[in-house]
Amino acid sequence: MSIARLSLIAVVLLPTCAAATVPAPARRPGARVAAPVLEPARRCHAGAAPDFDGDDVRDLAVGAPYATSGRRRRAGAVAVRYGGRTAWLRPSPAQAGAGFGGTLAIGDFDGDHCDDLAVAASDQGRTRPGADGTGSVAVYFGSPGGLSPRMTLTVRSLGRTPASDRFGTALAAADLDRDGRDDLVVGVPGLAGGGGVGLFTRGLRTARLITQRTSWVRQPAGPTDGFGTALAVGAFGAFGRGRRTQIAVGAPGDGVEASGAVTVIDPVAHRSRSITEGGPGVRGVPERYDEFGAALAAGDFDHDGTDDLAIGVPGEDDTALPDNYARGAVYALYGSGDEEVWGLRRPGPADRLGSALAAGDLTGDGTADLAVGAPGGGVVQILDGRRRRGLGRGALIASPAGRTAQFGWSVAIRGRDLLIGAPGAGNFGGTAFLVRDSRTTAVQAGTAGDLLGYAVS
Ligand SMILES: [Ca+2]
Ligand SMILES: [Ca+2]
Ligand SMILES: [Ca+2]
Ligand SMILES: [Ca+2]
Repeated sequence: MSIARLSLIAVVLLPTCAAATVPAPARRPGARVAAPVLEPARRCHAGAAPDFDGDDVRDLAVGAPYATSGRRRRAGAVAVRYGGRTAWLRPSPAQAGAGFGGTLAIGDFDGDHCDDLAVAASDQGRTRPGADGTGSVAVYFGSPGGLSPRMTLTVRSLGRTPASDRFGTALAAADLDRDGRDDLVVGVPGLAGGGGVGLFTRGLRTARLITQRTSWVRQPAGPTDGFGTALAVGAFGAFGRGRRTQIAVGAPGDGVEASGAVTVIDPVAHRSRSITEGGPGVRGVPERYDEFGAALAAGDFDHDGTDDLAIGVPGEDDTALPDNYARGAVYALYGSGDEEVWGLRRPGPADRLGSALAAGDLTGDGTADLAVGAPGGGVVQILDGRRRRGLGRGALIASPAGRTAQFGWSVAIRGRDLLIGAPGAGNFGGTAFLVRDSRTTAVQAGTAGDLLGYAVS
C-alpha cells in the first residue's frame, strides 16, 4: 500500500517547555576572570504548548513524505516551525520511497520538559516498488537548541524480523505507566498475522508487542486486518473497563470485507474489548469497505470525567464501491454508553468524512471538541463538545486551496489552534493551514509532489 492510501491518525500530545531565564553570574569588582564564564545551560520547564526548544513559543511539525531528501525521491522530510522559523528534518541515510514524515507524534519521552518528536517512515525498506516497507520511527529529542536525532525504532525492537510491516503507520504518545515520561505507541498494521501494536516505555528503552493473538486480546487474525492502522490513547472508563489509560486500536481491514473494527486494550490490566458496527452498543451495519476505525481520537466531549472515543468510518456509504467513493461518517462513543453517528449536513459522494480526527479544546470552554477531516470534500467539520450534552455541530471550515487540495487529510489541535494538512494543494506540493479565531492562514507549503501536510502535529 502506498503512502497516499495509508490512513492517518491524528496524534495525541501532551506537555511542553518554556524558557527559564537564567541571570548572568554577577562579577565582583576587581575579580580576575581566569576562564571564560560559561552561562548555565537553559532548561525547559512545563508550559502550555508543544515546544521543542523551550522558548515558550508554540512549535509545530508538518510531514512531507514525498519530498526529495539527499537526492532520493520520496525519501521524505519534516518541516519544523519554531515560532516563525522553519527548519527541516531529513532522514539519514535517505532512502528513496521511504516516506519519512508520513506520521508524527509529539511527547516528552525523556521527561526533561522539552517536547520530543517521533517521525515515522512507514515505507522504509521496500523490497520492490509498490511493495510495503518494513518501516522505522526516528525519535528526535527537544532541547533549548531545538530537535536532534536520538534513536531509531524498528520492528526488530519488538523482536520480529523485518518484512512488509509498515511499522509507524500510526503513532500515539502518552504517559501510560505514569512514570513522568511519555510513552510511544507504534502501529504495525502489516505485521505478519494481522498487524500489531508496539509499546515503548521507560524513555522508549523498553518494548512490548501486542497483537490480536495476545492471550488477553484473543481475536481471529486475518492477514489484511490492519490492526494498528490507527491509534488513540484515553481514559475510557466504562468503555475499557477501568479508569486507567487505555489504547484504542483501529483495524479498518478487519471483519467481513474490510468493514473494520476497533479494539480498546488496557495493557496494564490485560483486558480488551472489541467494537464493530452493529456490535454491542453500536448501531449500523458492517459493510464492505466501510473502514470503521481508519482514524481515531479520544477526548472528554461531554465533560463527565471519562474520555469518549471518536471513530472515523471514511468508507461509510450506501454503496459497496471500494476506495475513494464514499461520504464517510464518524461515530462518537461516550463513556456513559451513549452513541452518535455524525455526517456532513450537505454530504458529497466522495467526501470521505472521518479520514482524520483530532480532539482538543478549540473553543476554550474546558470541554474537548472534535475536528473531523473530509479531504474528498475539502472541508473540516468541527463538532463542539458541550458540558453534559456531548457533541454539537460547530463550524464547517472550507479549503482555501480548492476542492482538490485534500484539505483535511490530517488535523491536529494545539491549544486553541487547529492545524489542517492539505497534501494535494499546489500540484501536490501540499500546504499546512492554521485556523485561529475563524481565520485560516497557510503556515507552510511544499514544492510540487512533496505531499506536505500528509501529517501535522
Ligand atoms: Ca518553541
Ligand atoms: Ca524531552
Ligand atoms: Ca511513561
Ligand atoms: Ca465523556
